Amino acid sequence: MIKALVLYGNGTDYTVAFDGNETVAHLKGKLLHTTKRSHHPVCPGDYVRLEKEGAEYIMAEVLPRINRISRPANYGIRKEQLIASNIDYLLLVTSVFSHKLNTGFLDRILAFSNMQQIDTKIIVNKIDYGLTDEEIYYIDGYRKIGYDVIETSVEKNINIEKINEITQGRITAFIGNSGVGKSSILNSLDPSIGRKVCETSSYSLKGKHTTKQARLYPLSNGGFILDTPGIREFGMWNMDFEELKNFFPEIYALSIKCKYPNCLHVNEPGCAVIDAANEGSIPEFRYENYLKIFKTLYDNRNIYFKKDK
Ligand SMILES: Nc1nc2c(ncn2[C@@H]2O[C@H](COP(=O)(O)OP(=O)(O)OP(=O)(O)O)[C@@H](O)[C@H]2O)c(=O)[nH]1
Ligand SMILES: [Mg+2]
Ligand SMILES: [Zn+2]
Repeated sequence: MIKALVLYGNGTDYTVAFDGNETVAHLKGKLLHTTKRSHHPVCPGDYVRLEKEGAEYIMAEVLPRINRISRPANYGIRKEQLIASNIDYLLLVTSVFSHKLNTGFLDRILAFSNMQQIDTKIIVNKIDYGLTDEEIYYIDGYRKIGYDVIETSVEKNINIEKINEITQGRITAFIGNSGVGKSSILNSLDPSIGRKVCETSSYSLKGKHTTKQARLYPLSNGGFILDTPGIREFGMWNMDFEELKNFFPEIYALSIKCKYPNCLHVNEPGCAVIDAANEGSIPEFRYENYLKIFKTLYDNRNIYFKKDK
């Protein structure tokens, strides 16, 4: 059996890696028709079984995924857009300038990656601009809960080495808003892939370099890293509003102290989570984000959440 790793692709043509080589494989037949609920049946990070058809490689089967990063393809449409799969580490990149630290956005992705059991770290890039008190408060909040927050600067080469260590021999994905520095970090990790990064991005009239396509790059340290286009919003595919509470670690830890075992921590009497948020023993901004996300999930429960068969 030829087992290959999907690096990138679109439509029916994908670039895959096996035995240290890169080749193009095609999506054909059965697999092409499994797209009822999924926007694309194959994504970077997938392992596929290849078959030879004449001189061509055909992707015959997608091997079971350990985890997946996906979101609703379009609001209002019950179709999954797969971004990546089989990720060892998710690096959630944010920055302190040109894009203010948006904890609501971060908390959606953190809850989703927790549901998918993907080890996630937060990168706060562009710290050469300095940190405001508000940013320090948020960073401390995430650290208090147990998240690893890495402050980086591509400009001043701060902590890029730490990211290099994390990516050794693993599949790591970058995700975050546009312009926070995902591709810049990738370039500084491994300048030899800088040219390839340019291939999947385009210059806007403002001279901005934006990544257009998710792509997995082999690193010289033996790992693979996925660069993704910046996203503005993150809808949480397959997230049940009643389960959200399990994916905020500090809320989950307190829930055994609530009066009702099925407490959703919204307005129930005797809720230990509400008490903790009021006392400040869990970060207030996280609890506020929990309530906001809960409400969105509840309002969109027929869009975001659809149990897999
Ligand atoms: N001052 C400063 N500028 C940075 C840093 N990292 C990246 N930049 C700049 O931020 C801009 C955007 O960087 P990109 O790496 O293209 O951002 P991206 O996250 O890949 O953006 P998309 O591809 O659109 O998602 C570029 O002009 C970079 O030079 C940093 O650490 N400090
Ligand atoms: Mg980019
Ligand atoms: Zn409660």
